[in-house]
Amino acid sequence: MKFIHLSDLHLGKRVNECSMLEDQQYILNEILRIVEEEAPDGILLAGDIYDKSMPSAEAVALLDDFLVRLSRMGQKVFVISGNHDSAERVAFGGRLMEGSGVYLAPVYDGKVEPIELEDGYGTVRLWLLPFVKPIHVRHCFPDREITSYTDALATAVEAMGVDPSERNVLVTHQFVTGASRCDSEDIAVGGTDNVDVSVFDPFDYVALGHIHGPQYVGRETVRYCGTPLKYSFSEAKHHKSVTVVELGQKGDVQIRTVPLRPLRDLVELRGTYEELTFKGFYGGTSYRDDYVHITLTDEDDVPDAVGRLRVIYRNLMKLDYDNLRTRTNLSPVGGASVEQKDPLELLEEFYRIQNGQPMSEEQRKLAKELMEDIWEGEA
Ligand SMILES: [Mn+2]
Repeated sequence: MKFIHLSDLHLGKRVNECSMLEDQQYILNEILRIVEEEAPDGILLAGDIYDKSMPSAEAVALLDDFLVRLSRMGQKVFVISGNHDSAERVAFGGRLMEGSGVYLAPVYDGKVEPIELEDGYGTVRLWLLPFVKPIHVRHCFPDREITSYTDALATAVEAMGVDPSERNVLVTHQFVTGASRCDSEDIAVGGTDNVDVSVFDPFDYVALGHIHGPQYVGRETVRYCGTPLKYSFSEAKHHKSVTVVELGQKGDVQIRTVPLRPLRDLVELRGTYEELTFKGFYGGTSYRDDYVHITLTDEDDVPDAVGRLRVIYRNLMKLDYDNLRTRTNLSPVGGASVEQKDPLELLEEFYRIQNGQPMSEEQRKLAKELMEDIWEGEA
């Protein structure tokens, strides 16, 4: 049985204030082309379908078109919601669409009914577990002590009653301990959202979403396929792909990737204004259309650099300088940029600037608890 594993489409996402709709439409067409070539038995969509819980009309139209085209190709599609999605909105119409081969995971209520698929080796049980927080699982199992994401997932998996003698595939959306992250994922407070890989032991393959770089965690068959597009400059060196998984008899799982080529690449360039505007450098490259982050190394600011560089690099997304001035002009704590800090670090920094002294350990603990309570309580 052959699946194509996708996740984190983030339809409707804007990167550095720039709409990616055209790029997303293009890459979905590329994916459809790969699906046609690979002729799998199903498509696994492991969450973060949209970028926002209230997706834009354009994003909804993109997904609608994608699902219709897959369905018309005779493909089965299995969709779960991620942390960026509204579980209720992604689940809308799911029971109606099943007849067309589009399975939308219902909102988690403590039960997951497997979808049974048959091939020459027997049955494959496919389990769709949308993104859940400990509070959701606790709500369904009030007698269980659930204090962490690992507890929550272990409880949810145990309740499934997986028969390990059959072949089982799980589609889910979580941060598994040890996965390497990048800037376009959401950072949780104090890094408490990680799940131990051992909770997935009963499954032959775990199709994960959430982490944006393709990788496996713990064993090759617990895998993030990654985003189809680069959604932050920290991903400039990623090679995006779709993952193709083939299950033979029990114990035989083959995994490979098919590269995805975007309409426009997202790249980082560095040099002096003169170097970067030298035709021998940019001529003949695709940088003219790519999304670029330019770091100028000139010691003096170049007047109207953005406007002038955009004549060559029309999709210049970000410009900064790396010179003596920027290197000596460090932020109060230095190190990571605002995007790389978690909310608690940002609050601590704000507190220090406001009060001229760091938070006490007690204040820090209180702030962390409050943040966890507030964020975990969100739908
Ligand atoms: Mn994501």
